Amino acid sequence: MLARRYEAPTVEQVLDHIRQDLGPDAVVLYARERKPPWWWRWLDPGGVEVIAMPRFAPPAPPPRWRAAAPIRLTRGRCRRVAFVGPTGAGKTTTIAKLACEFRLRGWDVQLVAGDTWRVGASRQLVEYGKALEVPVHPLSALERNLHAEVLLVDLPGVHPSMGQRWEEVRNVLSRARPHEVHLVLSATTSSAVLRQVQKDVVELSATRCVLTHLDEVDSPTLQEALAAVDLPLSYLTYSPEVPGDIASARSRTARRWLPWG
Ligand SMILES: Nc1nc2c(ncn2[C@@H]2O[C@H](COP(=O)(O)OP(=O)(O)O)[C@@H](O)[C@H]2O)c(=O)[nH]1
Ligand SMILES: [Mg+2]
Repeated sequence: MLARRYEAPTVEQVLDHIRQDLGPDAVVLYARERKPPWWWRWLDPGGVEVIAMPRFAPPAPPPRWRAAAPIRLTRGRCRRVAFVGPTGAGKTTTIAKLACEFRLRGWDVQLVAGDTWRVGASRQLVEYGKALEVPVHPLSALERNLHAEVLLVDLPGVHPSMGQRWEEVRNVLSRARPHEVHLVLSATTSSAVLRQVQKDVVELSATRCVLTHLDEVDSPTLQEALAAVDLPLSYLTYSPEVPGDIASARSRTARRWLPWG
């Protein structure tokens, strides 16, 4: 039952009781002073009768999000695309998924292993490169002119608690001279950390965001993460599998994952 009846000898007492019971924003629906006949007052002195109900917060509006264009390539031209983001967000996996997509569509794809901080990170990319039959270069190779149509550059990740290290990522990124920078964020990350990371990476000039791990969160968590992301989304990923399970934010698949906004 939503509405409840309260009774007390004075208005102050009845309001105190309602606030304790239903919270400070309770709504009074009905109030009257109750005065029994004089000959009955020795048994029942009367008082105040109030019917009240709790106030419900309106549901949060669904998150709005913007879809950015996917990576656009031109035959015979080289597009350098860098991926930055916290450790474990899914940068390397996203690069492997994209490399596979581009390769299947006949583009000349090459990878650059720029994550020299994490033990085994380059190795992970080299393994993907072997499996996809795509060349993998060290970061120093970017000083030469690599003949590829798309160069996907993997960069070191920074743990959210080590925000000061983004400056070092910026130095690595400046060596890569990318045409576009995508910030990779996981939907499993709390919205407070997502906001903090976006503040920390402002200097990296990321213009789009890849949202990963959609398969690992429930709908309210996903909506919360989405509300915390400021950049337009370029891609979504929804499994650790390579190949597959990546969608452009402009695709129908993306609408199925993110039906709001
Ligand atoms: N379930 C799920 N796992 C993912 C997804 N993307 C990446 N992963 C996993 O998350 C972990 C970290 O990914 P990785 O690409 O190494 O992150 P990086 O540190 O940013 O390069 C790995 O175990 C991946 O298999 C995703 O969309 N869904
Ligand atoms: Mg990695």
